Amino acid sequence: DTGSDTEEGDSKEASEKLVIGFSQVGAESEWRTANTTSMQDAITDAGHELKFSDAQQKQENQIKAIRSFIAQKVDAIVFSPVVETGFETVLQEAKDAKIPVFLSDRAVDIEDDSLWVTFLGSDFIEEGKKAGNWLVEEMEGEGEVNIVELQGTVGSAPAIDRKEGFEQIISEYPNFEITKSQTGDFTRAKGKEVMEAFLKSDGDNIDVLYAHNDDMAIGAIQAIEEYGLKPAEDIVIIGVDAVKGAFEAMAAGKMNVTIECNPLFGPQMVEIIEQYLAGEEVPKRIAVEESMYTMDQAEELLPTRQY
Ligand code: GZL
Repeated sequence: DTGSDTEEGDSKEASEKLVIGFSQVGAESEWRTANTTSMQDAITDAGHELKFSDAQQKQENQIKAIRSFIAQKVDAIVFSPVVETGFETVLQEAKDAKIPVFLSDRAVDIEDDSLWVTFLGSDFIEEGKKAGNWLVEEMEGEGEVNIVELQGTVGSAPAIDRKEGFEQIISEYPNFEITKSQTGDFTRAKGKEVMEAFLKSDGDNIDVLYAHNDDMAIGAIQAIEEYGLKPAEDIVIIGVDAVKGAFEAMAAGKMNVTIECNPLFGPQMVEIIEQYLAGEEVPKRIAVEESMYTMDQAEELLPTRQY
């Protein structure tokens, strides 16, 4: 045991080989699989041992995985909570076992913030506001604007906050209205299915689709084409993540804009874990840098995209 103990457990030399448990949401989207790869590569490239669990978007699987990491006495747990609530008990168990937990990508809605060391991820409210501001600039003077919304996973931080941020902006404009809003669970298949239902009920009265991620937007684009309308022309398409699939859709003239949500923060996460276990102070919340991209930029930027 070298150096002084930190509040949550013994400090370890940064270069020492760590055993890190990573409880990942699932593999539901291009964003998710890119985030998994970034995290896995960063942990193994740094010479640490990775114990990985894909929860298939089920909360009970994440709780089981964290309990298993505790039983295996890992040095640190990285956790991307599928939803914001219901994890207090298992996070308390990790704290009692003196295993630090680092929140990756998604946050939890828990009063006692001593149950995790740091949150590293995007500001989803900011992402929703960027989407709203882009739409207002694009369509402000166009009379009634009917918007259908494909929400992310019910109860997840990105779904709650992307909705909140978007509504903060468009609520200032009475002619903008969200006429239908339903979860597509962040997947292409569900996004297509729900968009088919929206088209069936509201067909020619839909001006805009706001999808909480690009995968649902891509599924919806298929539904719009099968319905006989032109995506990005008859219905403006807004997505979030800025995955390759969105750049391909925009380059094909089928999508208007995507708000970037950067999944490639694996190296930054490993650095934070090493710093903390070496006894250094780390910030409670670290936001990931990100931008937004429109149709006219897609062709040129597509070859540069890493996920
Ligand atoms: C956002 C992340 C979301 C992505 C979706 O950080 O939690 O989950 O936007 C993914 O693609 O399913």
